[in-house]
Amino acid sequence: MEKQRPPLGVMGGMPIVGHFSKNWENVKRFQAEEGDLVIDTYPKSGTTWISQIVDLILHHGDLKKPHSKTIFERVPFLEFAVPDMPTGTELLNARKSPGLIKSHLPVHLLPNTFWEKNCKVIYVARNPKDVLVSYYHFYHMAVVHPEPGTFEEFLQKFIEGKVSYGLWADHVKGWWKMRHQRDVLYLFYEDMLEDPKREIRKVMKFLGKDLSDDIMEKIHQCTTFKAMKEDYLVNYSTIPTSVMDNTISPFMRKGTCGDWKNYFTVAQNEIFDDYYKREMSDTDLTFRF
Ligand code: PPS
Repeated sequence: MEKQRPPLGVMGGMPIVGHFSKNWENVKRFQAEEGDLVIDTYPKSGTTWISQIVDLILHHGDLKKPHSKTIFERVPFLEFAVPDMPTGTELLNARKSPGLIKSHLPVHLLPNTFWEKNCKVIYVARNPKDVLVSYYHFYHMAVVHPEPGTFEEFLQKFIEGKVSYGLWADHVKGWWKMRHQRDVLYLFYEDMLEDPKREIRKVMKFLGKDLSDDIMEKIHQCTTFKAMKEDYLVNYSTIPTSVMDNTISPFMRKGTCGDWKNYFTVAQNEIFDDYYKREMSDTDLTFRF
């Protein structure tokens, strides 16, 4: 039995889940195919949500085909590696055709093969206060992470980039810059909540798909928070509890904007606002809280 909650490891200089760091050589060696589409996010920013939307769009809203497998089989997670489960690179190398790939890698660590093959990327960003709260709960339930400590301690680690995938600000800013240089669609979680159909339409356009309003409506209905929370193929309830324990905190937790207000004290909010101002002073990228 491998130890639960191993300390974070390092991947390309960035802290990452200890188990994942052991698969870095395979990630670096991975060869993309033309037509692969990367879904990239900083953790807890809406990866599963956008993955389900994209997969449904590509299957013209047909529930049967995409719904025969779990989201982590349909959209393999590039750098995923835990004991007793196939790694992301193993799943991807066994595929017969190009498809969807999930990654949380910051832009400078995404292997060059994706750019060489002109792969499209959909990036989703979320305001960092809600990311932090979601991540704090995720650290508790995804037991491949170290113990998160108190909320105060976790907040400090997040600000210092001492959590898996490192600094949030560098991640969102790095991909923001890349959106004009490559085929990158940059979306926001808060926009998806505000007007899901508008955002689904953006994705359809980016993918060159012109689907009917009926199909569009179906995709929307299948990707509401309620629908996804109840769907065992996307809610991570089937993943071994040695990786994620949904009884500690459900993966589909709240799915809202502004939950941070239930966690931050006034003092913590001031510290975080200072951090945010400092880190975001050199960019025109803004967030809604
Ligand atoms: S992971 O582990 O990084 O891949 O997690 P990720 O999927 O990026 O983010 C999980 C958060 O997204 C919320 N979620 C949704 N919100 C609204 N609508 C839908 N359909 C939806 N699906 C997932 C999920 O609840 C997590 O956020 P929190 O704030 O913890 O609820």
